[in-house]
Amino acid sequence: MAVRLCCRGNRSALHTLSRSASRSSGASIESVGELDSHSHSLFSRSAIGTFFQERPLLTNPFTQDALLRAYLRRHLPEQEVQRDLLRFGERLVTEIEALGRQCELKPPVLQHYDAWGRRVDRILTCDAWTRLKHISAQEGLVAAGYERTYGEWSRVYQMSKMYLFAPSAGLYTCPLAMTDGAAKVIESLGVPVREAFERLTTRDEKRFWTSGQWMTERRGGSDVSSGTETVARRQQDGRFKLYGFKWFTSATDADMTLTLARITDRSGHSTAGSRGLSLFMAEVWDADGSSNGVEVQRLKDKLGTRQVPTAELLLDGMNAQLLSEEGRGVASIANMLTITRIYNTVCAAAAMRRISHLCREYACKRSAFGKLLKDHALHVQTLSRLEVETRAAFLLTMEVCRLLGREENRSASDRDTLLLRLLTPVAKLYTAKQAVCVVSEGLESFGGQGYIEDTGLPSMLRDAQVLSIWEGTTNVLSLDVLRSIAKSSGSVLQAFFVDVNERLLAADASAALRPAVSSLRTSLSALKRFAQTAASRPAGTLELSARDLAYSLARIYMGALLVDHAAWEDATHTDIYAALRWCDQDLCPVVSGDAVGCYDPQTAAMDTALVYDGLEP
Ligand code: MFK
Repeated sequence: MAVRLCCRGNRSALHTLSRSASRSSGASIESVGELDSHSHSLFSRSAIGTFFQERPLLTNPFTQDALLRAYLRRHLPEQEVQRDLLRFGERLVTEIEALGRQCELKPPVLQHYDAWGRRVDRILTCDAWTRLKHISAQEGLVAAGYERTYGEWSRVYQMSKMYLFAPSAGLYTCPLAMTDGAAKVIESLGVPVREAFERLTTRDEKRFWTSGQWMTERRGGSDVSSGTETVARRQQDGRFKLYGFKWFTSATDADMTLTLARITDRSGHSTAGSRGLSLFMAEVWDADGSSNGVEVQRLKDKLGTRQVPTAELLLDGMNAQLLSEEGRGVASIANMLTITRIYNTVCAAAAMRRISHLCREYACKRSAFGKLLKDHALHVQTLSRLEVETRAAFLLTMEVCRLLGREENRSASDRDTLLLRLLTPVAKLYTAKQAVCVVSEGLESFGGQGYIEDTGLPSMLRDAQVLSIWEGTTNVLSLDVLRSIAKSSGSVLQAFFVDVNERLLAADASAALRPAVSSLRTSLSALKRFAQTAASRPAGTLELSARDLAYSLARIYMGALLVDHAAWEDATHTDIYAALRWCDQDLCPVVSGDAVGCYDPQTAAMDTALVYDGLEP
């Protein structure tokens, strides 16, 4: 009997029982047997128990998403679009979700040598990763952006699909972002690389190519202009060979890549800084399957995005084609940055939507303190706050996609173009931060299960954390917002003010929305006053306000979009409620920060003193 107990894994119970039995009765077999028959009902069942918590079920994310469906009903009501997204939603649940999970569980590995000692540098990805590539092509996840079937709404269609795809896709959105970005660069530069463009934008899975975006070098990923050491040596045929070290390259299993390098003159010299950088395109593999002068040093060991092969690459004579004018590398790759930053925004909104759906589903199943979580008002209040964040993020995301679609359809007004430039970094930086908070709070709503690896929930938080880092950190993007203001001599801000005003005017008729509209107007006026004084402020102080300024732009614009949506004739009470709740917060933190001296010249010194307090020299 004792053996049987041990096998049930109740060793400590057996140990305790045996000891107490031996104390009381001289450890007779019988007495242990007696105890065992007793303990069998008491302990073995309690070790396993009869209660199992139901997991949250993923159902068709399109049918579950009231806001996405309403948004499309309002702006892109084509039946064909609805049907495609409905079908795709089913495919996500029945096929793609499992593939995405497999990519997390079977991360890529690097095979440096073959069995006979030859250096091969093969990045081995799992079957699911390859399958996701094929599905991406079949579903036209990149192609839809270039087919332009729905005119200026084509990007909204494409990105609605991407938004559904992203949380199930095992980060395959990463190569797709760069692929789309590369297609955009090629299209906008009008360079004669037709085959590459056709392959990047095809629906034929056998021809489909993905692209990398190799920018980051060892000296740093943000300061590309002074950090890039890779050189390009001109060959007699007009092509180039690249030599350098790329320190952080995502989805390195790509078919081709765009990258930056400095063209050297005959004596080997190159121009420093941004003006020395040119943009190149290269295929990663030669026709015979061997690498095109690329050595994979190692794969990165990352907090998240483990599905994606991220590598350190030595370029040792990589054959490449010059794409940009010489010295126009940064400006030319900026189009790729715009696209990848928009993907980042889509993925952030999508992560929020997915966790919100899982949380609400779970709340219908999980009981605590005698009732389901959905019947605990405090729990539901927490989830409703996540919902408000998610809705705001979604509307800003779709607005940026709409503007991109208009620009590509050549129907963008000057205001649209200015707004696209301003809102791209604003949306990227703000939604990334939201995603980390929303996913983290969402995990908490699962209690301990949210911390358990094989629920699949922790990977959502790990993968959210990258959103505020890659494609430009929050501060780098805040400075990009300043860059866009300076470069346009403030026109991007003017466009912002006019646009928000118009949206608020359209909502004036709604009494229910009045508190939100009023808060937004007050904040907009305060922001205008701040902007008017910005030019006369001491040098350097504007930079100190950059992050809060970007947050203010995000919160006000998101508020205006929520109000705009809630003022639509088919809007619901929940749309109005979401707009009101959003506008309860400080919509203009840059003005609040200014009021308490956050950007005064002496503040920077005090910040430094605080940060380095106690640090020995
Ligand atoms: C799910 C989503 C998936 C995403 C997957 C991605 C995986 C890949 C991961 C990565 O590769 S992460 C690395 C990404 N790297 C970055 O995002 C770089 C971050 N650093 C910056 O963005 C810097 O601000 C920048 C490198 C652009 C600064 O460079 P410079 O040379 O100091 O900028 P400068 O001199 O101000 O601008 C040079 C030109 O570029 C100017 O044009 P002009 O010469 O015509 O005047 C600028 O206007 C233009 N420019 C810069 N940023 C721009 C831009 N144009 C349009 N949009 C922008 N954002």
